[in-house]
Amino acid sequence: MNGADLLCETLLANGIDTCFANPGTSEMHFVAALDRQPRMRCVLGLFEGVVTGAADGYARMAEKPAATLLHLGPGLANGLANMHNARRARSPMVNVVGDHATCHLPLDAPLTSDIDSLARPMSHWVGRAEAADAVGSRTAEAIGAARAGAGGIATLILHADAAWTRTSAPVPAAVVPAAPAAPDPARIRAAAEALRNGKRTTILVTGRALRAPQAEMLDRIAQKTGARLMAQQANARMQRGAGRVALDRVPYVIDQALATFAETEQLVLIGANAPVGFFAYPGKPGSMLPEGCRVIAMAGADDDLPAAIAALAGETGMASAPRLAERGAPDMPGGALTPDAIAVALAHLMPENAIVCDESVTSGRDFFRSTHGAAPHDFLQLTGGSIGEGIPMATGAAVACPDRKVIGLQADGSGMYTVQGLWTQARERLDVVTIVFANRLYKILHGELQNVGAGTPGENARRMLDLDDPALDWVRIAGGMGVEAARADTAEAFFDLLRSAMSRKGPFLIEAVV
Ligand SMILES: Cc1ncc(C[n+]2csc(CCOP(=O)(O)OP(=O)(O)O)c2C)c(N)n1
Ligand SMILES: [Mg+2]
Repeated sequence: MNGADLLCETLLANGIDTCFANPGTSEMHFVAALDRQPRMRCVLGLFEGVVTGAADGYARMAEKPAATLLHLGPGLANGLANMHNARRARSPMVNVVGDHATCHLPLDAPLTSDIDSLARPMSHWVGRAEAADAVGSRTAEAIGAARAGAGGIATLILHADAAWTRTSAPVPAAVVPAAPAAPDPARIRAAAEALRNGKRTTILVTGRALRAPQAEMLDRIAQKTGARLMAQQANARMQRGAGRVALDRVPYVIDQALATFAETEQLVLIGANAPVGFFAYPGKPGSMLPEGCRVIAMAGADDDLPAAIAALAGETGMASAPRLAERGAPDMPGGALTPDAIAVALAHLMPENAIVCDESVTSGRDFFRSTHGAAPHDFLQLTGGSIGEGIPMATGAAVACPDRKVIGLQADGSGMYTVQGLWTQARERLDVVTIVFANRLYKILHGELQNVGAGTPGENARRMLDLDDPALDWVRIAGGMGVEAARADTAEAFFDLLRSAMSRKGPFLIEAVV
């Protein structure tokens, strides 16, 4: 066995059997070691943003980390934006970044860089395996860090000589992840007292609180206490649809977010942070809470949220049954294709247990309104605001859940960042339907130009915000990467296309001209 074999054995001993990869010369011994492991599924991404975004989507659905394989500092740097999104989602992830052999590093060969410094801002843990004998224990440390609390990003830098040198070091025992922090009884009592004092109270949640059993319990608490229950603006994973609690999210648009909390006297946080604006806008507050609003941080992201919610229920009592959304969909509109028509079509046609990956930016703002009664599904959002996550996230979710339909709600500008992910969907025969909202512009930025008080777009601004000259041909882009695709520009045509896409398996893309 060499160090790279020891790395693979340690990953497998911990149930990590999927590796999203984009390798280079310094990782060739890791590639060869993976090659000796038929239990390991290796998935190639044609850009590192696809690799890290797919690992994020995978982790959210598999509830365990994937490994990634990244090539030195530049490969890691290409993957950082989606590592940022994964870090915000608290997705567990074990990145393996190759580095030169230790003897080669002082020579300052062209690909040499400060990998640690690149990794640190997007990682919860950074470590180096400098010798083959240390690879097992370092890998176990990385896995422990990835599985600590709600989940973390671990980046293990693997020197080429640590990978190729023979070792007789044993495979470490499987890592026992640190248990999530038990709920703090004093904080639970404080939340329960606040919920009983008659003031207007919002319970703001994310993370595990958005799984169906926890959301049901929270809804019963909300009924009993008269509080309002909401999800934070962006959530890693939310179980919603018919038979589940119909939760709303804090809106992105600042005036809407401010209005959401205008009447709130108390805020109870469960896994979530107090709401702030995505950006600063001149003359507007950064906090979305009115002055004097009391904030009760009942449980943090790393706490055992199901236990905390159960403890809260013990203090407050609960209504006898949760209010669950009934199956149903609004009537399908006709005529020109709009984002709302797309949401309604999905409410009609989405199969049971679908996974919806949302990077629809402006086009998805009202998606919830029409889909509370859709078939039950998981809803995965862009958690860190770094666009270019949607196609990779859908790819990773489909690798994690091969028996479930994955539906990507994809804004066109964002889709172009990591469009290569479509090729991975074709190569892996993944059951993903990508709906591209082809508005042919960075629509959100047209709004933000005005919102920050920078005026209306002239020629230069339009050249930075519009995508219409030339218009992207998504049908040919997808086709060129092996993904079948079609275009719709009316509600009727979209409905028919979506129906046929839902009835077949394998990757498909619909260019929805909105
Ligand atoms: C990595 C990264 N680069 C740039 C931005 C700034 N940005 C935010 S939204 C956006 C364009 C969104 O356009 P599109 O995806 O087409 O969505 P639309 O606004 O049209 O709905 C850009 C460039 C960002 N958020 N992340
Ligand atoms: Mg757009």
